[in-house]
Amino acid sequence: MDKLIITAALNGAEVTRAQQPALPITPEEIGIAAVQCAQAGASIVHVHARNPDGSPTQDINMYRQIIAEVSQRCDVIVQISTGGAVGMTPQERLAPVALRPEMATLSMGSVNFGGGVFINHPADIEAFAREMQAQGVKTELEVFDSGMLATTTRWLANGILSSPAHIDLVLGVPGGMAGTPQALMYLLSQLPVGATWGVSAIGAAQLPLTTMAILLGGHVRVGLEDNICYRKGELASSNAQLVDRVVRIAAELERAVATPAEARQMLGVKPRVHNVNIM
Ligand code: KMH
Ligand code: ZN
Repeated sequence: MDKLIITAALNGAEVTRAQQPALPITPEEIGIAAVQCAQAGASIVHVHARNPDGSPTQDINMYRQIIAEVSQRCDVIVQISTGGAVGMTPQERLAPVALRPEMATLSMGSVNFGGGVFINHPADIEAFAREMQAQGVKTELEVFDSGMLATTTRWLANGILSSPAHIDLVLGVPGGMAGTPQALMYLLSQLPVGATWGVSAIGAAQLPLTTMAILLGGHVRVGLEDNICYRKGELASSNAQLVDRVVRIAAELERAVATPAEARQMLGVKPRVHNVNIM
């Protein structure tokens, strides 16, 4: 089996400090959380920018600072969100791709997202894909339901998406595919040939489904964006605590963990030398 790539989804756009006091918000807090996760075994950090008041933003300067704060502390791969938050315009969401981050997410379809609708028009998805290709940014394709996987397969065949694909199966979003083993097994039966894949699962589904992914040869994403708890009734103390747990599980299951350099090679991520001077 390939080594395990662990992504730490540090903050997301929806979780608040009131819900999870350890949530990193400022670029410096995100940088500190990133290095803690990297030391624990994460090779990618998935990040969302926030305004100082905690509200989500896709402001390019905020992402520039985040990349600098992470890169000056460790060599973990920075994967920026182009999902942003429900209600943002496609133009807003795509803006930080101009920074040419090593990786960015690309949501493969529309889905009800809790009480809102996460809209991804096919023309916008295609435009995002083309821009990421033009900027040399490795995409992680976010799949929230089985129809999005079918689109992915079709678009790999017609060249809108470039191969090899790296797919994140996101399970348990209220409105998306259920966070169950059966749902994961169905999605895996529909994976395009040659794709690498990982699992993100929301809330209590994070632990069982990421454990399944480790066993089945996939990669995993953990972190406060997807799950604010360590166990039922107990908040996680940090993102790194969730990474620590998945590293221990991988060790028990005899799956070696990839370094950032190994993850770059496995995924075909082009390394960037970022200007870490943030002032
Ligand atoms: N916040 C969600 C609406 C991504 O980061 O690319 C979208 C999201 C996906 O979190
Ligand atoms: Zn995200």
